[in-house]
Amino acid sequence: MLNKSYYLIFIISSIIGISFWIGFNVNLLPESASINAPIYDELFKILFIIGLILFIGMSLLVVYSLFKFRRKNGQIEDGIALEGNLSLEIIWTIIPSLIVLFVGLYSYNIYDRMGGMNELNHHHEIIGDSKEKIWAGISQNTEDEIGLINSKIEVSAMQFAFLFNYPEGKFISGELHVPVDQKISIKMESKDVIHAFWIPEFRIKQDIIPGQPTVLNFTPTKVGKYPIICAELCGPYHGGMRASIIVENRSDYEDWFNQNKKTDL
Ligand SMILES: [Cu+2]
Repeated sequence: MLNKSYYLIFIISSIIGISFWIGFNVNLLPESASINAPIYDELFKILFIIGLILFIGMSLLVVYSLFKFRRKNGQIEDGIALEGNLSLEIIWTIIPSLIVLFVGLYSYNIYDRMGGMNELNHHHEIIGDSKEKIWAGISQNTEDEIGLINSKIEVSAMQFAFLFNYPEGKFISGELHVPVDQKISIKMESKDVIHAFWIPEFRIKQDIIPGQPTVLNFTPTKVGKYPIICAELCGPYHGGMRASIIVENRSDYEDWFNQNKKTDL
């Protein structure tokens, strides 16, 4: 009996150990390119490890049962019927409850750290008319709010494209260009149906709703070109509703901006 529980403890701790090892060494996510990304990845890692423990544990249990409880030669009955096992029932209620509670509280903490619980209607979060109500979004706090030049961008979404308006330069672009390491504030509005603005490499996603502007603040940390994907089924060509975000060094961004800028005649 004692021998058996030693085996069990050894197997359970191996499963947990292997799951942690895989969780920390196997990366299934795309490149992380914003200051939100490492925060989000922390949560993903924890959920991945919990999933691995359950998956490996269940699979081993199924394989073990296949052999252990295999029908023996000449056996025609199912064996003795099992009726209730209070301690087992308590364990399988308490463990999942604790896991769900932990995941819930931890997700809330991650959402808060990403700026999800911040007040959205601060004057500096709003582009243009400060009386306008912003309905939803992520309002991230960063120290780098000085030098917020040309980084307030308006996104219009429509079936089936994104357009990026740079009010300070009075021009509209089909590509989103932003400077690296600077907080970007985008205000988004839809011309028709509900769309969603998703950049997997930044780990951010926000709905774009007709008649209700939403805001999204983020800080890119890596120079590069990343996809912007509509993540809300918005019609027959929803799958083709994509654009690109180009994160550039400050000087490259300024060159691009100045080339496109319209000067008043
Ligand atoms: Cu769409």
